[in-house]
Amino acid sequence: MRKHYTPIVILLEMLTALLLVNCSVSSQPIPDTGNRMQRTLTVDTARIINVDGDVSLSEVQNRLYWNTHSTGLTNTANWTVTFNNETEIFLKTGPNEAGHVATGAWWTASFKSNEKLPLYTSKPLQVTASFRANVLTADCESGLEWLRIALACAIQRPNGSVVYTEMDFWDSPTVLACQSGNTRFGSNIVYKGGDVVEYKMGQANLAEWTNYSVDLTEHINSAWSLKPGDALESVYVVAEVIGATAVTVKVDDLWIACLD
Ligand SMILES: [Ca+2]
Repeated sequence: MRKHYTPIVILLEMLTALLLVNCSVSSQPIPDTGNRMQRTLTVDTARIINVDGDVSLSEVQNRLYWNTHSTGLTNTANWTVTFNNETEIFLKTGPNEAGHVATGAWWTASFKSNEKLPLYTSKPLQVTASFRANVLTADCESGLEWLRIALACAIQRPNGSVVYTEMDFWDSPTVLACQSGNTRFGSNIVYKGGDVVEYKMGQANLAEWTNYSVDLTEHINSAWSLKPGDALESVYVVAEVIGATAVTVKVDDLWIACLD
């Protein structure tokens, strides 16, 4: 992992609560699409687009700002998301479950602009997401369950369709063996299919805080080839499961920075 900090970035980091920029945590470089973005950052051009990444507001406020929801789970799944200076996701599922719990920044609730963020004008807009996470538990009952914990983002394309780019920071062995991924061959795609491209950006040590900084633009562009009309809808943390699992993950300091 290469980390490169400029003095300006360090200043920005101080100002924006652990905003780490200009590095990718991917353990493998993502494919160069031939349209590599210029990655120099200046204070003049960086702006934070979301409201409360450090979870400093009240529980009631953050329940709105962090847009907590689940998809696909039945009533027998047990999940909660709490906000107390940190966001904590808890999810416990039985063998017949398939779904996810997500929380983070959506344009409707969390973007200061209350608008989707255009990602391509004359060139791709540079967007980074920094956050810290602590995977307290990631249990799979039989060892064959599908469990992914990731930072993810949704992009609306000009035709109205939505595509997802995910950057996993914890995966179960079944995920890492998935046939549509290439991590088995030393590359960094965990899963690719339909409207999802999913990258591997390391395997978090359990019960430890890890800082992440993700070049969203580069990942999205590699996955989907950004074009005029593409817009960022959301950036969020998600726990995705198939089968009997138990997950607890804490997240804090989720800041999305855009370089105009
Ligand atoms: Ca906090």
